[in-house]
Amino acid sequence: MPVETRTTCPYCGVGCGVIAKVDDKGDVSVRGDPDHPANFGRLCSKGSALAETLDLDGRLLHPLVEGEPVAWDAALDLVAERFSQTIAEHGPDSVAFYVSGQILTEDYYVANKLMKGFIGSANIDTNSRLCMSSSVAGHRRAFGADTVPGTYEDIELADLVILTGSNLAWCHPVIYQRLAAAKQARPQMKVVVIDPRRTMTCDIADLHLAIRPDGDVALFMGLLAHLVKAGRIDQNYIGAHTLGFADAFEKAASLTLADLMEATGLPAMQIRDFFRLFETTDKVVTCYSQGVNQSASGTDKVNAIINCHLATGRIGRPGMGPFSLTGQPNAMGGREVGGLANMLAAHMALENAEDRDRVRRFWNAPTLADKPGLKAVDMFRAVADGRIKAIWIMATNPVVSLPEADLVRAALAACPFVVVSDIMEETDTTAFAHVLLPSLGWGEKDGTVTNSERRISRQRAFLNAPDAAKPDWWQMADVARRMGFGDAFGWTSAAEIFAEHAALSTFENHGSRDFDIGGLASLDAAAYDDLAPVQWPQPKGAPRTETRFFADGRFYHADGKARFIAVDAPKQQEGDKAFTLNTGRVRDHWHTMTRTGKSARLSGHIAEPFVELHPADAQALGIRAADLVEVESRHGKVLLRALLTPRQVRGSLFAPIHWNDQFASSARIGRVVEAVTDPYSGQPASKMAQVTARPFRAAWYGFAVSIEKPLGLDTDYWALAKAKGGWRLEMAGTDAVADWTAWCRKTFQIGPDVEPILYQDYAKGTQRLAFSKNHRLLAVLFLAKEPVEVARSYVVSQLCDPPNAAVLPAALLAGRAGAGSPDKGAIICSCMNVGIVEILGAIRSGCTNVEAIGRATQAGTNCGSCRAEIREIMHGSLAAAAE
Ligand SMILES: Nc1nc2c(c(=O)[nH]1)N[C@H]1C(S)=C(S)[C@@H](COP(=O)(O)OP(=O)(O)OC[C@H]3O[C@@H](n4cnc5c(=O)[nH]c(N)nc54)[C@H](O)[C@@H]3O)O[C@H]1N2
Ligand SMILES: Nc1nc2c(c(=O)[nH]1)N[C@H]1C(S)=C(S)[C@@H](COP(=O)(O)OP(=O)(O)OC[C@H]3O[C@@H](n4cnc5c(=O)[nH]c(N)nc54)[C@H](O)[C@@H]3O)O[C@H]1N2
Ligand code: SF4
Ligand SMILES: [Mo]
Repeated sequence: MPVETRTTCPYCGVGCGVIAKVDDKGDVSVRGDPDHPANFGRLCSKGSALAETLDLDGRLLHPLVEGEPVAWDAALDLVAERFSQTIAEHGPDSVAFYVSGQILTEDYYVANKLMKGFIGSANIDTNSRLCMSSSVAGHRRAFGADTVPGTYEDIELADLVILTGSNLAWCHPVIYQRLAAAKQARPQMKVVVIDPRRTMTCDIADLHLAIRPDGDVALFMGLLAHLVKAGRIDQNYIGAHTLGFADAFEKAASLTLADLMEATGLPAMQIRDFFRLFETTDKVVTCYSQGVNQSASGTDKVNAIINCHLATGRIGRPGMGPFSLTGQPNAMGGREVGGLANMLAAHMALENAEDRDRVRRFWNAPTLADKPGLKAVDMFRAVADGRIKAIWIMATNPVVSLPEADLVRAALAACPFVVVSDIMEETDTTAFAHVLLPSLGWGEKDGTVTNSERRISRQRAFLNAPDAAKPDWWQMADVARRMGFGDAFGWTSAAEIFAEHAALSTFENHGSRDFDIGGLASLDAAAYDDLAPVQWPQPKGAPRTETRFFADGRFYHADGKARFIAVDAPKQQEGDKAFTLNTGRVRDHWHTMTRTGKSARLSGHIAEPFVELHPADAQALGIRAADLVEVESRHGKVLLRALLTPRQVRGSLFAPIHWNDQFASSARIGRVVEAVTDPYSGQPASKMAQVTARPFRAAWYGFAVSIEKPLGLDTDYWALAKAKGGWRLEMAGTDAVADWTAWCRKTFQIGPDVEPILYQDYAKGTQRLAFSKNHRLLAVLFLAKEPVEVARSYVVSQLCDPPNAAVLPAALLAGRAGAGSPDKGAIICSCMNVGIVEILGAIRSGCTNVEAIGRATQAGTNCGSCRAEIREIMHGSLAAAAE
């Protein structure tokens, strides 16, 4: 009998409910949970492909010490011994934990308790520093607590939704779909997108402000001043519930229109249109994400936005409020347990002596950290200069994701003791571990996560633990016991940890702290197992309802009032480099690709690392479409494929964050990003690297597919992606390869019994080699003096779909699809595997809207994440037809 388990998606902060079904053969399939209030049955492309990421290929399945498998006992003894010894010799601040918004609340609670309460240092920080910390700092400045006031429903109820620094369509696709559906139902609803790039999110925008990078503080200061002038502020709310309005207004009013135009790079008309929309609409929600947080002025951006909502009293009421979209599945849970180096547990403050005393008594802790620990960037600097001598990294890949990533790599290489808990054996970070601990992954682990709207949901196990893998909390609790902190770490299940966490949230709270889930403190194992998604706060005895904060005007500063923050517009950075490099995400990959990189479907959307640049900039640099481009800063350089697009403004480049040394020769973008941080939050300004760009002229270019994973790649440029039935590979080099047949045999692991079929065109300088056995294609390589032009999707499809023997490999070597098996082009709809060529075909045959294209090709009919791109292709092709 198939078994179904309700659980939660492990990717973004939307926190969609997933129903995972395991059939009699053990095969897993997933679908959206129709009853989960985050998604009501929807899933995006990544969520829909979850089952394809569960195989054990590459998984870390046993503890390793210096690369050798050992028993858990030996590994944990070593970790406990080395941490204890380092602390004894050099004090508690000589050790550190660097954890992640992708561990469960229970894991996070244990990590924080061990470091802050028992080791006695606050040197625990998390990748949330790179993600949410400016929002945390902004919330705490304004509200006195890290509170997200609203709910997803507010986004649907609003009459104006502002999306600033958020590519919602690709990064929070299910909220985007909910927004798009609400707008379709109520066309009077307006959407404004503020982003230097014209992203897919602009598909539903009534107004797109292509703001100059970091023009946000000025824009929202200008808005505040405008609202005052237009008489649209709420004097009663300001007077009764806030402090600091006059100062904030004075600063805001000092900006002239010319200042605003200069800072934002926007024409006066657009600025006015935006101000008018905000002025004349009561129900406004302002959603923001990394274009706001990841900035040297990130905290000020957050407060400049909140200032406008406070001034109009538009906060905490249905359809109104500032809305920080959380990135990771448990970014919010990490904040609840106080996982950042400058926080305490349960939304208590590290700088507050009463809070420290309260937590110490609750934990019965021998010592409690009394000063903030090192924030992520500083933490790795301390590893580099030897102040930190032992570090435990859990569920994050800092050699890829931190700025100045090569310094991080060097720091880990020099660190006397590095422990990494991960699910994958080979990542750019695990390479530096002295001790590697195998963790349970999604579907195996058990606990809770909290999404962007403060909703706690269960992640439930539906697979057995593979080999020796163990939960992250178990690893830390066991080490804590071995370090002599026995009683305080004696849990036997995630349920027991959750109960303790909930009890701390309500301990001596009496309404003084926003985070109170006392109502969940007495759940027994069965009730915890059955826990339905629930929003916090959930104090003891309170009914379960949708909750919003601050409509009553009560905030969490000691006097109960909110604060306006008098922000200054940052000075425009005068970079000495030609370009500003903006970095971010693509639709179908998750961060460093350790999971989404396993799915052929997800890898087919964008199969190669790229840099987007404006066609005019490209022309000035002598870069043609599909050329390779060297992007360099004073910290390092990367080699990426040029993607020319007017969506990008001149002077600005965009590159994705996903590719790393496992998937490409040099695409780890963190190595070029400078570690400039926000002064309040310590969050790196990851969207603003100063770089140069130049074409990279290779002597040869190659494209290959292979059923075996290519080994030992060492060409100047290569990028690898999973394909159905094998792998696809892009390459380029400056040095000639003497014997391509031998190269293929080695790289694609082809035996001497298989002879290649060769095709050479001396005039064009192209060469093609195919290897097949028993009519099954093993590998094919296309070489040229220019970037290779072949119908890639068609070639890839031959890996598992061999045409009849007569066609192979002659047709294949032609690199063009025969009539029998047409080329799809780049895959747009990853769920239904529909390519751009098929979509264009449907448009040519008369389809004039996305629904019709869906009926004709099935594209966009499953998760819907690609509908914006389909519309874009349609508009583009109709425009081309009209020319
Ligand atoms: N597909 C996918 N989805 C994801 C993730 C993923 O890896 N893949 N990761 C998740 C995580 S952890 C996070 S944090 C979120 C991030 O979600 P988002 O923040 O939406 O994603 P990003 O692509 O990082 O950046 C958002 C936008 O900010 C814009 N931007 C850059 N500079 C500025 C500026 O100065 N001002 C303004 N207003 N905008 C600017 C960029 O052009 C970019 O389009 O996504 C989550 N969802
Ligand atoms: N330039 C630039 N840099 C950025 C950003 C940007 O926009 N631009 N964005 C930043 C942001 S917002 C974020 S959130 C970070 C993300 O960056 P990272 O956190 O470094 O990226 P991930 O690939 O999510 O790393 C998660 C790791 O945990 C492992 N893992 C998965 N599940 C588990 C588990 O259950 N237990 C354990 N122990 N391990 C597990 C995965 O295999 C992987 O190695 O990147 C940041 N870096
Ligand atoms: S929007 Fe997509 S990635 Fe995010 S939680 Fe939902 S299914 Fe997962
Ligand atoms: Mo993030």
